[in-house]
Amino acid sequence: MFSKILIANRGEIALRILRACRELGIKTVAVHSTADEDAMHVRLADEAVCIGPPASRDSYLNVAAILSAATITGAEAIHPGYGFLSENADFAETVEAHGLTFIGPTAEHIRMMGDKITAKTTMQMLGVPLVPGSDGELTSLEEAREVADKVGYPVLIKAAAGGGGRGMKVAQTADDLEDAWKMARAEARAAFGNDAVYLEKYMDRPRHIELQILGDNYGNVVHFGERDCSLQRRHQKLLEEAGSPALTAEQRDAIGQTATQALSKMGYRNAGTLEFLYQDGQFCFIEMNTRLQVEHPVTEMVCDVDLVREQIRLAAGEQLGYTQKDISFSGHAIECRINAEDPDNFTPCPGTVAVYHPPGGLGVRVDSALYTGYRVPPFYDSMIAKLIVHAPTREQAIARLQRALDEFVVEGIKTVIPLHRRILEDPEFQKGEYTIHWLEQFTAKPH
Ligand code: MV4
Repeated sequence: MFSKILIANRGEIALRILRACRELGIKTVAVHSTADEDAMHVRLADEAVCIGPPASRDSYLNVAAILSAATITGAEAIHPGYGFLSENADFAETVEAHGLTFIGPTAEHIRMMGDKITAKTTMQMLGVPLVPGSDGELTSLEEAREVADKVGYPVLIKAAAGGGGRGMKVAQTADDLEDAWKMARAEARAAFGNDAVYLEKYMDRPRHIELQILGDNYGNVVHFGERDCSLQRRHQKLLEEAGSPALTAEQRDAIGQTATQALSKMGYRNAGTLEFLYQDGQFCFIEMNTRLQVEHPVTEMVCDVDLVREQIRLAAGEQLGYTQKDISFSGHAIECRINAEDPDNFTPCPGTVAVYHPPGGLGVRVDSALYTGYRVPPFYDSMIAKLIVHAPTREQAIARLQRALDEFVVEGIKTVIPLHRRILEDPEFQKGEYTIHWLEQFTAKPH
C-alpha cells in the first residue's frame, strides 16, 4: 500500500480523497493555487504545496508543477479526482514515467475512451448495445446521407473528440444534413483540432443512466448498479439518484452483466462509468468516463462501498477480493448539487460565506469543503457542496432530502437550494417521471 498520496484537485473532492487516505493510514499532500491558500483541503492535508496562480491552467492543470510537488514531498501516487487532469491520458502517462502511480485506469484506456468513435467501436465489438448510427467515423457527406436514411431522421452529428454535450449538431430532416455535417466538422476542428465526426439516430426523450464499475489489475470487474443523471441543465447535472426510478433489478442485472463482461475482456482497471441513453426499455451506450464522478456518493450509499478507498487499493495492486454476488443494493439515494449560483438564472455567485450550517441526522451526508467565513473564489467550478441522502425507499429519501434542505444554511452567497426545494415538490419528479429534457422545461417555467 502507498504511504503518501498527492491529491491533484481542490474543493469537496480533495477532501473526499483525503478522508479515504486517512482511513487507510496514508499521508496526504495537497496542492493548491494562490487563490486557495485558505481552502479546507490545504488545512486538512499533512502537507501542502502551492503550484501556481489562480487560473486553473497555471495551477491545477500545471503538470510540471504537480509532478515537482509529488517529487519533493515523496508522494508515491497521484489521485486526480474529477475534472482538471483526471481524463488526460498524457498526464497519466507522465505520472507513470516518473515512477509514480496514477490512481485510475491505464493511459491507453483513457485515450481510447477519450475518442468517442473508438469507445463506441470497442464497446460494440464487446457486445454492448449502441445507439443506431454510423459504423465508426463518417468519411463523406454521401456516407452521412446513406446512414441517416437508414436509421431515420432526426439524426445527430457528433465530434469524436467531443463528449459531455460538446460538438453535437442535429439534422431534423435530409435538408439539414449538409449544414449539420459542415458545422459539426468545422466546430470540431476549431475546438479539438480533430474534425472526425460520427452519426447517431437522435433519441427524443431518453433518460441518462450510467453504470459504475470497478476493475482490478487481474481482469476482475464488478458493477455497482446505475445512477439516473437525467436531471441536468445545459449538460450540468443538478440531481442524481441511485437506483434509477425507471429500472427494475432484472434490467440492472442484465446491463450490468453485459458491461462487466465487456470491461473484463478489455482488461479495464480502476473506476469507470458507462453512460447510456435509456428509452423505451432499451439501453444505448454513448460514452465512457474513465474517472471517479461527482455523483459517486449515491452509489456508495446504496452499495455500502467506499469507491475512493477501492480506487486506491486497486491502484496499489490489490485484488478486488469480492465478486458480483457479494454486491447488494439497499434502499435509495439522492444527491443534490449545491452550486453558488442564482437559482433563477444560474449566474455564478462567488463571495464570502457568512454562515455555514450543514444538515445532519440519519441518512444524511454532506460532502463539502465549505466553512463559515470561507470566501468562494471566482476562478473555479461553482459547486460548493453535495447533499446526499439515503433511505429505505425513494419516497422516504425525498422526505429526508426536503427535511435536510430545510436545515441547510448557507448565508452570504446565493445557492441553488431554493431550486432543489421546488424540484422535490413537483408531482412528476415525485413519480420519477422525467427525461433529460425535464429540468430545462421546469426551470423555464415562471414560479
Ligand atoms: C444524444 C442525445 C440524443 N440522441 N445522442 C449530450 C451529452 C453527450 N454525453 C451526449 N448527449 C446526447 N446525446 C443521441 N443519439 C441527447 C443527448 C443529450 C443529453 C444526454 C445526456 C444528458 C443530457 C443531455 C442533454 C441534451 C442532449
